[in-house]
Amino acid sequence: MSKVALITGITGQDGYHLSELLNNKGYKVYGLIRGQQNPKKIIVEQEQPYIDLIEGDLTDPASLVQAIETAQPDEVYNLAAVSHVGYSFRNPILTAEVTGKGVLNLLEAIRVTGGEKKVRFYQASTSEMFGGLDYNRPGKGYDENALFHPRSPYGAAKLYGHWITKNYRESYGMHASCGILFNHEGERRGIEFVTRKISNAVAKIHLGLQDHIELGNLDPKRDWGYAGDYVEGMWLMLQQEEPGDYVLATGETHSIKDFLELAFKEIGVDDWKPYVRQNPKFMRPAEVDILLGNPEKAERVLGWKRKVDFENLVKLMVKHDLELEAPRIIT
Ligand code: NAP
Ligand code: G4F
Repeated sequence: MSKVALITGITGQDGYHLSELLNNKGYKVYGLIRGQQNPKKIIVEQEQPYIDLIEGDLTDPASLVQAIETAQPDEVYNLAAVSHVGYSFRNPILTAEVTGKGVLNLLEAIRVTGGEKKVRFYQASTSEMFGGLDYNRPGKGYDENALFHPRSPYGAAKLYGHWITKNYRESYGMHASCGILFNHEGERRGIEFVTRKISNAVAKIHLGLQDHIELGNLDPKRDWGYAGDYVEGMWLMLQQEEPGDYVLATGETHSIKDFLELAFKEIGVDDWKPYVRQNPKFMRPAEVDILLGNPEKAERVLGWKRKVDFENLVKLMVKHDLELEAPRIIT
């Protein structure tokens, strides 16, 4: 009998990579899709016809109960969220409802349908919960025991999701694990996130489709890995006998300027500065200045290790966007 997985956030970056991974492992995959006319539905149906889509929304508890009853999952991966930090400042209440309380809605749907002893649950926690402050162990990076200090409505909502997941583990004996994932990127990254915004603009500049890119703060540093590597870690967490919390990260940190430098090098440009303008519109009321993760526990216990390094991540993203944008040139 093949295992059954239900993935929320199926139309997102990680939803794509995780469903590919689970399908390759022989799982039956269900995906939660929201909205009356979600334009991404047709893309999932075309690209990943093996996924059974179930309509539902993290803010609608009844739809989640129905989803659990329909899928009868062995494993539930909660990837759905309002996931953009800048957007969360502009829409803090929605963010709390979806990214925070939505986790509780899903855990309750599992519990009231009697799944708390059978279902293994993954919560997409985040390095944004650390907030870049209290960075008191330079060089080592944040691990599972580091202090939390969220700096955005998104980070605060995720922290609630993190703790309520641990609470269901401790209260009801649920096999519920939290992956505290540092930034992970790739060809499927949403265009609103800085790495993809840069790789796509670099491709368009090279092809003559635009002449500059507008960005916010260029100094923050992130621990950037490849999304395809990170979904393997999510799956490994649910294969352990005991649930737990794990940091997935590369152990390296780079600035946005570093990303720009490598991305522009891919199109033969040594000095990126003439192509970049700063626009206060993309600045945030509070910034996370530096994130660096320590994945020692995941490497030791799960046997997980990232494969794609920073340089190759930038390369693969720019290469992908050059191929994506080239057909748009009108000759
Ligand atoms: P993403 O591409 O932004 O995808 C978010 C998904 O959530 C989309 O499928 C979206 O559906 C869905 N969603 C939004 N609101 C919803 C609602 N009310 N009900 C149901 N679904 C809803 O995010 P990602 O990069 O794949 O990340 C996956 C998860 O990991 C997120 O929870 C994110 O916060 C977390 N995380 C990401 C990173 C990272 O670097 N990527 C790092 C740490 C943690 P629509 O397509 O319909 O909008
Ligand atoms: O790419 P970002 O929007 O990612 P951010 O804020 O680090 O959040 C991502 O990673 C988190 C894990 O740490 C996830 F939990 C979260 O869901 C999301 O996937 O911004 C990265 C940095 C920030 O410091 C931002 O201020 O880039 C800076 N930045 C500068 N200009 C910009 C821009 N960010 C965006 N999105 N757009 C800009 O124009």
